[in-house]
Amino acid sequence: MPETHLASGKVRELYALDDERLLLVASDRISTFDVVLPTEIPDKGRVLTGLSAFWFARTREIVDNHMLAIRADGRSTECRRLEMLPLECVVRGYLTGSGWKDYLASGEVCGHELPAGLQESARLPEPLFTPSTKAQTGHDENITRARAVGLVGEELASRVEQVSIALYRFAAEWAAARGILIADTKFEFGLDADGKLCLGDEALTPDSSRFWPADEYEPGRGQPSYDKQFARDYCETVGWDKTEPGPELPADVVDGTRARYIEAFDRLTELPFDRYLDDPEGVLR
Ligand code: PZK
Repeated sequence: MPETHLASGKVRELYALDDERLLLVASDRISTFDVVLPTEIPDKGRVLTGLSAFWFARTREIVDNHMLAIRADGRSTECRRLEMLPLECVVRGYLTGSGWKDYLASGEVCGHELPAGLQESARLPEPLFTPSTKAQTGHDENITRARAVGLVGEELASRVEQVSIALYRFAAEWAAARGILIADTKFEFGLDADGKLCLGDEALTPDSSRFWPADEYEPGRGQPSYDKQFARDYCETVGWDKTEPGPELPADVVDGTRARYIEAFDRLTELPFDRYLDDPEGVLR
């Protein structure tokens, strides 16, 4: 079966299987400060593939999705080809990152007015839909609801907003009960051959979201990353200037990072990661 390579992401590859199907392959590469490091985290791609599949299987009542099967390697997802919307559907439950910066500058985040006096990392009164566009170079650009309507039309813009917030509420509540705060997350949607809205890409993984350890949560400061904090701390200690190439990670940082990914998988899926390796599709049941 010839698999045509279609695209490379920072840490993923996309192949064509046939006219209707794609293969998404998650590597073990890790990026920090927007740079892919030269050292891999063993099984990271399997953890993210399994987690995404877990969420796809459990959110079908909220919205259909592109997943068809997980391959036995645990890192490859067969999916339906969609016509992807030119919109990154970001939902924020906490005030951090560019949302915090925008709030400090204007008191608003993507046109949502917020109460005065919120602290960094504060939980927001309601989750906010803050769409962005896929910038050709560099970072995604936050856009207003009006621009989202201009890109996909009123009906689709309203639908992806409602669905994105419903997905976030479901996952954030599930995760918080298991010790993980999902500060924010990014969804990508597309239309299938029948014109039906489908969730695509990866969803609700630590690469498409900010995961924070709930037991260390303290508003008024930035929060440690559930998965990447060891790697970030190491990168800070070696005095790296955050340009290519990044530093090699020592074995203890690799091991600690790998353990955090697996811990997130175990907590969220309630399935030991070793069982996932034996039978990847078991995570769907
Ligand atoms: C699609 N990407 C991003 C992901 C990369 C690039 N179901 C789909 N149908 C059509 N297109 C896509 C998808 C999905 N998912 C996703 N680009 C196109 C991407 C991974 C690696 F290089």
